[in-house]
Amino acid sequence: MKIVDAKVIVTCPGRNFVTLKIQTDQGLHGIGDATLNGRELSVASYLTDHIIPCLIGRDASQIEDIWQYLYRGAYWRRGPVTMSAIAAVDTALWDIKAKFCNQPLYQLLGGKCRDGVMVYGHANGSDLEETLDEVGRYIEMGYHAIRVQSGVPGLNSTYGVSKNKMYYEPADANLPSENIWSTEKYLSFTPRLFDKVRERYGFDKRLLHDVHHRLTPIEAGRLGKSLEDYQLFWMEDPTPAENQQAFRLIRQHTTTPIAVGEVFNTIYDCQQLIQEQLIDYIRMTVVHSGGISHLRKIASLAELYQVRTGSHGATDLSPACMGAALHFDISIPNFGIQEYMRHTQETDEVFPHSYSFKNGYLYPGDAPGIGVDIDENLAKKYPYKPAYLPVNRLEDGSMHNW
Ligand code: KDG
Ligand code: MG
Repeated sequence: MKIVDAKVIVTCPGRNFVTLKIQTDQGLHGIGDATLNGRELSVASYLTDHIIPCLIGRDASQIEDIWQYLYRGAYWRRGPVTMSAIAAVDTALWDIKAKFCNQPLYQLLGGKCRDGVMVYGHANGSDLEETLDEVGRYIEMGYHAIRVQSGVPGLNSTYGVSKNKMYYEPADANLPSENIWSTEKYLSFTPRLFDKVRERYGFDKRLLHDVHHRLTPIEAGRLGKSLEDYQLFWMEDPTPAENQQAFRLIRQHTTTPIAVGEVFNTIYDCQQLIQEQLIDYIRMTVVHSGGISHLRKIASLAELYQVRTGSHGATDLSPACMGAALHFDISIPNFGIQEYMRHTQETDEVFPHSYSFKNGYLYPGDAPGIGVDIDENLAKKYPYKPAYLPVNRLEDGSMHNW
């Protein structure tokens, strides 16, 4: 089965998405997500200018060989642009192979390990009261796990809080908007937030929280310790993870579980974190981690150390990524949880899909392949719009992590 054509589709049904579509001589096609929020066109160019010419004529069934060819063959390894491009090829080829076998992808990955994929929603509000109400809304929708993000008193914006609550979209401006951050204000407010959530809703639901890389290791240790009474499912990205051994310091101070990985690209980014059991959940997902082929290796490494998965699933991961991630989630033994930020109706229409949400679980559906397609005609109606993620400064004007 030869690859005869491939193209990149950039569309903005409410937000930007980059999708690779690969066509074979047997009339089958597959798609893969290549979206890199705020840097979309760099991946589109990497695919169009440097990868697609090398794909034409290759055997679409040789997924691992093509992965190795693109990874080793570029000479320049790793990085978000390279790995998102490779991921798109890999996902599209798995989609094709599963369609060729007339099976949902999870069957090719070993079959189901569970009935459904537990997801967490992203409850957010501009202040404590609004956030408490939003948590209640997710409980009413049937979620068993809820990530809680709130505006911090004294700061006029922060990660995770949006006007359109159900469809959080941080890439909000055609040049990066500037947020102001205070670690002191955040650290004094956050335990109060979780105290109130537990007081109002009890301890039945799993609660999560995203620190979004904003603390030093010792500050993260302090936060984790101060949240122990509220029994969080995880504390996410407590500190930047370029220096993996920094997590040893957090571990010395708290038993609050730790999740990281949404900005990682390869197994080498989490090797030490996993092997030293410095984390509990690895949050890499299909598009930014070299596709299904590479993610399987990461999950297998994690399995050895009792680290579970927690795939990133924000709005900038397209339905093509979500579909592939769900097949992956349902088929691996050490699945933990899947993030699920809902896409807008416009996005769902451009990407018709077989996955569905019921009672706090997502189900990949039984359509052959990843179960997601792209409506190219509709996609054309939504041209690309430049959009950047915000940047963050401390109150004195110094740059901080967003
Ligand atoms: O593009 C960046 C977003 O995906 C990220 O800010 C969302 O942290 C995030 C999350 O956990 O969903
Ligand atoms: Mg996050």
